[in-house]
Amino acid sequence: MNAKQYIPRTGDALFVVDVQNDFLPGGRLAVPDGDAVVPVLNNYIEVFSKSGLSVFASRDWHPKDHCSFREQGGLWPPHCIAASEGAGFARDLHLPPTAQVISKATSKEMDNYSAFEVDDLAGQLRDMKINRLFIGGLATDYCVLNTVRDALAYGFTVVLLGDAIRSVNVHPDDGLKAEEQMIRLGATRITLQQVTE
Ligand code: VGL
Ligand code: ZN
Repeated sequence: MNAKQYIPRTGDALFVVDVQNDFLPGGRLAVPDGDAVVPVLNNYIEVFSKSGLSVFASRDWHPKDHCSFREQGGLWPPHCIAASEGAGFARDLHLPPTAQVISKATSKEMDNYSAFEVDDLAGQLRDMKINRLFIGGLATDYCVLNTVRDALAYGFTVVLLGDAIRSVNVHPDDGLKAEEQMIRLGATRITLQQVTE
């Protein structure tokens, strides 16, 4: 085994999923312990930025009557309403000014748990010669799971940032099951130490 195989290099990008105020404690769809991902992601961001590698950040960006909201028959309380405070990236998240932001689930009729459902993300990544994605953020059992699944299905190598994800856990072990599923599908789970050593 090559000990340095997770040191970020050309062809890699960091992908931060939905680290938005509404998913943090106090937010409208708070993910338990969701704020714990922020300082860890800042470390990953620093490593990628210093190496001149791309950083992507997806965000849930819903209209106020989005189909995923309970009033519309969906599962969730209203959250991440476009341009609201709650839809903002976590204040303490140090996204670089060059971060490429992907807004998803922007129309009333459709939900997108995966950023690959918008903006031909796979095509953009291929054009940029990116073939390996380091993925972390919120929530493990929804948007991280679906983004990882699609990334793998499009043929990208996926490195799951195990110390920078947290789950909603509608059922108590949803997060664990999601992690197992991502690994079964081909993702490798690492922690920060492996990108710095
Ligand atoms: C998410 C539930 C509803 C997520 C988004 O980002 O994981 N979860 N909308
Ligand atoms: Zn949503």
